[in-house]
Amino acid sequence: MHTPGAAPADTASSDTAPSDGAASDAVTATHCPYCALQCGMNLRPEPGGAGVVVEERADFPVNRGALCGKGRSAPAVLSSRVRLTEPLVRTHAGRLEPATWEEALDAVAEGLARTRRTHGADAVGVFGGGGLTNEKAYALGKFARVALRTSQIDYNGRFCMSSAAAAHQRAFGLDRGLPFPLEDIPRTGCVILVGSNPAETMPPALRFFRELRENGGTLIVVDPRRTRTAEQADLHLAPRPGTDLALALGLLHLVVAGGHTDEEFIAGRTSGWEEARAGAMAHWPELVERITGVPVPKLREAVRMFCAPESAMVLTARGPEQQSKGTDTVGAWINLCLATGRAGRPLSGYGCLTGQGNGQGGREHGQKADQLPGYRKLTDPAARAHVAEVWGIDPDDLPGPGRSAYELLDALGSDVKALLLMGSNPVVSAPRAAHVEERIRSLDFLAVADVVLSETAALADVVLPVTQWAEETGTTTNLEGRVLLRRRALTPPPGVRTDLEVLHGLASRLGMPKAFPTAPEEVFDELRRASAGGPADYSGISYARIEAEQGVFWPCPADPPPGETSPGESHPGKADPGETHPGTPRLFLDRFATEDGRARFVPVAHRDAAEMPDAEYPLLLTTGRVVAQYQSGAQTRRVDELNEAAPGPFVELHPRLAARIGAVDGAPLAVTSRRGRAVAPARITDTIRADTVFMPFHWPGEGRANTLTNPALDPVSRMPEFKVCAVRVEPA
Ligand SMILES: Nc1nc2c(c(=O)[nH]1)N[C@H]1C(S)=C(S)[C@@H](COP(=O)(O)OP(=O)(O)OC[C@H]3O[C@@H](n4cnc5c(=O)[nH]c(N)nc54)[C@H](O)[C@@H]3O)O[C@H]1N2
Ligand SMILES: Nc1nc2c(c(=O)[nH]1)N[C@H]1C(S)=C(S)[C@@H](COP(=O)(O)OP(=O)(O)OC[C@H]3O[C@@H](n4cnc5c(=O)[nH]c(N)nc54)[C@H](O)[C@@H]3O)O[C@H]1N2
Ligand code: SF4
Ligand SMILES: [Mo]
Repeated sequence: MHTPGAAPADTASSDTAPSDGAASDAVTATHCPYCALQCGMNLRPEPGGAGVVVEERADFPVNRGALCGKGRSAPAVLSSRVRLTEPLVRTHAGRLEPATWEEALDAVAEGLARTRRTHGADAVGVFGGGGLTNEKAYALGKFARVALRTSQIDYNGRFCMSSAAAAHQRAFGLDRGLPFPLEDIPRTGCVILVGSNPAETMPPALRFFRELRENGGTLIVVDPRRTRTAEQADLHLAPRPGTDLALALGLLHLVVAGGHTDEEFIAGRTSGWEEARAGAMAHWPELVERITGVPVPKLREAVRMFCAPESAMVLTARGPEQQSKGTDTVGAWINLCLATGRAGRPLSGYGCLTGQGNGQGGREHGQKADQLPGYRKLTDPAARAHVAEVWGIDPDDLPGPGRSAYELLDALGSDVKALLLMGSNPVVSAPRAAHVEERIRSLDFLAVADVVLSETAALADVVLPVTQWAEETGTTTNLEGRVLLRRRALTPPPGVRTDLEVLHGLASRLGMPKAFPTAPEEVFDELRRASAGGPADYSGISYARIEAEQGVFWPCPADPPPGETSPGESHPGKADPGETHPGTPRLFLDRFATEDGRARFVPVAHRDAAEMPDAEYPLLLTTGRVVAQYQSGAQTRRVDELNEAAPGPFVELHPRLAARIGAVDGAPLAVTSRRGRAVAPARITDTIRADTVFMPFHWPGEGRANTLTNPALDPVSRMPEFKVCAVRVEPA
């Protein structure tokens, strides 16, 4: 059945054709496969071997050569010892067995088409990932809407920064994680870093905060744990998980009471202040201390540090965002920025530190349930008409918005009976994971494209082995909104194909051989056209420009038609026709992206987490990351040096709590929530609040943190409450 090394028969113009110099010993400048920092790195062919070695790439301004251990060791996952190198199809006996690409693609096309014939188009679901390149994310969204005609597509970015994205839209009319480049951080006066732990999650970015302090600026960290990031702060506030909304309102209360508001800015550039002000005034410092556990003098100190300098920033990450009130919580921090005039001005503003390699671009090009490319709304008739024209279809044939990620996973086996999954491992990473796993197992048909046999791929009917970052070309958009190019640096093993080739192969079998090209640059050029005129406009960005300029910040429209004013400033790269717009490193300096150009205050009030501690479940569980593992661990758990550094799950708890329940450092602890029970060794440390325990979520099995987490959703963003649930803890 298996034909090793068989050439892909139905891939006409392939990114993997061994023709673009990959065999030479030239160094390829590219970017890390993992997080949203997208550190620059050089790849050099391994002397005498088939692989590549990572070398420093000092010219890329974000990391200036620095890499964390995950980036340095990324080539280990390219090894055929740990990856998939041939398609797998489940046999009648229930085993996954090697198959040819023809057999595997036939089986997937048939599985999806059969479900559509029997149960309708919306019975077929698609689940994507924020690690996919822009080209893949675009092609996947188009594949769902055009080839499958389903509305049921969403992706793991919903679990990531969706609350910050929703709050951005509400307040500023546009969502780009950071409205300024990271290099602005050292020059501002004060940064409040809320629920973000870059010491573990983006180590090379710590430099910006260190330089901030060297320049006389101050750093405030808000985290229930005294993390390695918090240790570097001038002030650490350690609220109870799930209380950031009250904390931000309390700070705004003190800003008003202390006369620190910027009335001119409020009058000239915002709307809705009176209502937001009233909301903050109801949150007295003493009340906020009671809710958050942060003493009033510390609240006052934070306000003093934030308001004293000319400029200041608030940056959030998953701590305050992954809550059932994440959108309002981020809104409250934005209100603090607006009231003090710390937005829409140089060196000031609110930003979200996005997470995945293409966490930013992945949310702009149409794999989100309610979106079309260019960050357009699927419900907007003009957007539908524009994109339908690029896709060569009737706008009426475009489906409407589908379900959000958790709701989609929850519907598997009932409304949604077949699923195509590309770039996520929900068996480990989704909330209430035992339930999600059971839903996945109940599917009629599951196809997974992955580079390794992840815990989710292991449940599939067909597994499609795909190429990895160093083996393919494509763009990502980092957390600054900087569009970057990863260039293919080596020839992939013969048995794998690119995700674009997978979609092309499936679309061909579904009767659309032409609509899904396999050459990344061709897909990018189509994406440019589809995004033209949208909020995330990429039409003025080309591969050549990205390479010449260390990335290009969107929005970057193509040249205006003759007669309209053209942007005065020109960019340093090649000024090809259509590419003279300089890109937009800094947003909102003249106006916000709302209709009237004003930023909107949103009135918010504190509310409890969906689940509060009680007699049965008296403690709070929060979850997060360690430096040496990435996400569900599908990739990093296959790297020896990373496993040595972070071999398995653990439960972090305070010595006082440990003494009370009789926990011993290193001995197994059982953590139980209303969803299930997990067991992992105790790690006793005084860096965590005594009412809270912490677990990283990188591992499957007994120590899987997501067995415990609460899928309560934010009403606006549909973000699950990964960061707060009630648990009981006892020695196992
Ligand atoms: N090593 C590593 N790096 C990564 C990743 C990885 O998996 N591993 N993933 C990447 C991705 S996709 C993402 S999204 C980013 C995430 O990056 P971060 O947001 O920095 O990571 P987390 O550890 O999820 O959460 C940050 C902090 O939030 C704190 N926290 C928990 N609950 C609360 C709360 O209620 N309020 C507040 N204020 N803080 C709270 C936690 O203690 C934790 O220290 O990292 C990226 N980088
Ligand atoms: N408890 C708890 N749970 C969480 C979080 C938390 O803080 N706490 N954080 C949430 C967040 S922020 C995120 S982003 C999610 C992430 O969780 P997941 O969505 O599970 O992310 P990954 O583990 O990165 O999974 C990516 C999968 O795609 C594969 N892959 C990588 N690149 C490609 C590619 O180019 N093509 C294809 N086809 N496959 C590829 C990888 O091998 C891997 O199996 O987890 C969420 N879950
Ligand atoms: S910080 Fe992020 S992008 Fe940089 S090397 Fe580490 S994982 Fe890669
Ligand atoms: Mo994320």
